[in-house]
Amino acid sequence: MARSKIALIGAGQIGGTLALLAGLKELGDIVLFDIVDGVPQGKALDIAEAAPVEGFDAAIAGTSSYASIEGADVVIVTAGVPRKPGMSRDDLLGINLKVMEQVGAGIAKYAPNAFVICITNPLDAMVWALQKFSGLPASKVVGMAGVLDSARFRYFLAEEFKVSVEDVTAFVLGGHGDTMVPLTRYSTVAGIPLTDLVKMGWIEAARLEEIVQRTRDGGAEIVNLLKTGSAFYAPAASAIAMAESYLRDKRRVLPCAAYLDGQYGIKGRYVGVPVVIGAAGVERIIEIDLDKAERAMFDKSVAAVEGLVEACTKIAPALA
Ligand code: A3D
Repeated sequence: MARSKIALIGAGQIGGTLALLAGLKELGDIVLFDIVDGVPQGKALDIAEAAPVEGFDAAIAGTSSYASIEGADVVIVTAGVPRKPGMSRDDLLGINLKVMEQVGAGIAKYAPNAFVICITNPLDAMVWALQKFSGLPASKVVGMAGVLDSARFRYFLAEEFKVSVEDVTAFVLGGHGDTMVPLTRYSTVAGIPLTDLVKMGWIEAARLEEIVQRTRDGGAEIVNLLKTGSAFYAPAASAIAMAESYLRDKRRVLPCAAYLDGQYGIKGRYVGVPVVIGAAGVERIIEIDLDKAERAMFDKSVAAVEGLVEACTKIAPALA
């Protein structure tokens, strides 16, 4: 059977890490694309030279031509510019929206059957725009954020409880940003909900709230430490988990920015919710019960996403 093909649009910090992880996991052949000539070629060659040491077989190519992504099974998009000093959120939105237009056209032309994972920020708006620009079915275009946000939550909880990260599951809903909704009721240690662990005396409610807040601020914590750039190892690992679930038809239940068509009372927007990812893409959107407080947090998060989408439609009225 021929190997799968994975196209990575954007060969920056996350793009390079994605290529390495996809190689190590032998997910398929890899094409790294970037507009900066030399960078994708250089990173691809460097990773290819690691293959004999690590013992993986994959063709890894760097390119600045969309034609090279032809027939890709998975496309992961990190292309864009980061926010620079003096740049407003709307300035960034306008620039990255143009990038999504180019990327969407490239995917539509050369990889219309791919499963597309968007990582470019502001995530919930960019994935929405990318789906529109590419014209691919909404079930084949998702945003990566929830896997990362819940991985951070899981890590912090595992450290707190001194248990394996493997035995901690976590649930984060909503948009990617300060308004994300980590759900303690649906997050567990070996199946025991965090709310029960509070009752069992494992953790004080106030301490749990601190961990929830640290999760919300997880991206900023890394930016403050790195000073230039943002997180890339965990974001790349998270997108690879989504790609693997699709390519190997694992049907994992993962929180992703998915297109809602009435679920949670929302139509035509991308919001972070639990989904099943299998060979057909997003095979199911899981609608969980939210209590009053959770619903209020979720609505606030959705309002933030709505604000971003409105800003996009002002810049590009054709998207409305
Ligand atoms: P960076 O290292 O700057 O890589 C971005 C790459 O995109 C650069 O190599 C650029 O040359 C390239 N690029 C710019 N314009 C285009 C274009 N038109 N076509 C193709 N390539 C282009 O950034 P990064 O890898 O650290 O982050 C990439 C994106 O992910 C950013 O938007 C981040 O904000 C975002 N991000 C999202 C999360 C989420 O959880 C959603 C987490 C971390 C980073």
